[in-house]
Amino acid sequence: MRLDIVSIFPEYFSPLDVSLIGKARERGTLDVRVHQLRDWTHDVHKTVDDTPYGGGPGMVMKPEVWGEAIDAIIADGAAANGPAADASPTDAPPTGSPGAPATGGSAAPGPTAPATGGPAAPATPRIIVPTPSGRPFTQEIAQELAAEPWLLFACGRYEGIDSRVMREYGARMRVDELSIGDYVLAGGEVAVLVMVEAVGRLLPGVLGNVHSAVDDSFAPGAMRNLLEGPVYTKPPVWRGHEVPEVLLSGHHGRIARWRRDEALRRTVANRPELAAAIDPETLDKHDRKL
Ligand code: 6GU
Repeated sequence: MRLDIVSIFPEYFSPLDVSLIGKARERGTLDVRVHQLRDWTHDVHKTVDDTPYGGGPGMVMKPEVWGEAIDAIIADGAAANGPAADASPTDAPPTGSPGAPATGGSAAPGPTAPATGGPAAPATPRIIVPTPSGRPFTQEIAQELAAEPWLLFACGRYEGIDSRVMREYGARMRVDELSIGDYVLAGGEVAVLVMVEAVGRLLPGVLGNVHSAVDDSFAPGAMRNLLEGPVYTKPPVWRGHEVPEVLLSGHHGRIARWRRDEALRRTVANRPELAAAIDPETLDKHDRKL
């Protein structure tokens, strides 16, 4: 998978050199390129922002510099993919439906192509614009993004990017404005770190244990909408606190039952709205007493 990140603070992305993501980059599973937006300015002050039309506080990021940056990155990626992938007539039209399957902008072989070593990536990336005004970034969206061959993250600062930039590229490729939660950050950089880590760990071979992502909280499947319960390791007694006896029992059935009970209890306590959304058909008589 190729990831391009554009920001006026490329230094924010040094964490991508370490840990799971850093190793995936070394192995070639992930091709991450961080770009300085100011490299596409032409004035001596490298201006990226201006006052908002209509008045109001703060500054808005100028469309021209974003257009030059995104055009250059798309041209570079298209060249890297070779002429066969360039200007493909199979490019999907823009999607007006944010919840639609991950097909936008993908030329053959589409988002299910192997992350590396496969046929050429499409001529255009899927563009992600982090903003507190966006749709919520969820595990489902992380999985959708993990199936894309090429993502471009456009990090806004100040009051955001001139809206015509999203309109311009949205006419030619998929553009998603995504928020990582109901609070306001100073810019999109930290949100992009969050999204890249959530997506990166889903790529084949990035997690050490292939089972690790399967029973994640929010992963699809039987435990969907259940938070993970508490975990313990040795020693069996620490500062007088004992590991629950059932976990030492060796009874796999009882252990599975206990874990499910704990997951339900934790979900009800910490995320009542998630607990309310659990399909009653997936609960049994025992669950209902909890
Ligand atoms: Cl994606 N960006 C910013 N600036 N603030 C946020 C956010 C994103 N998600 C939540 N708050």
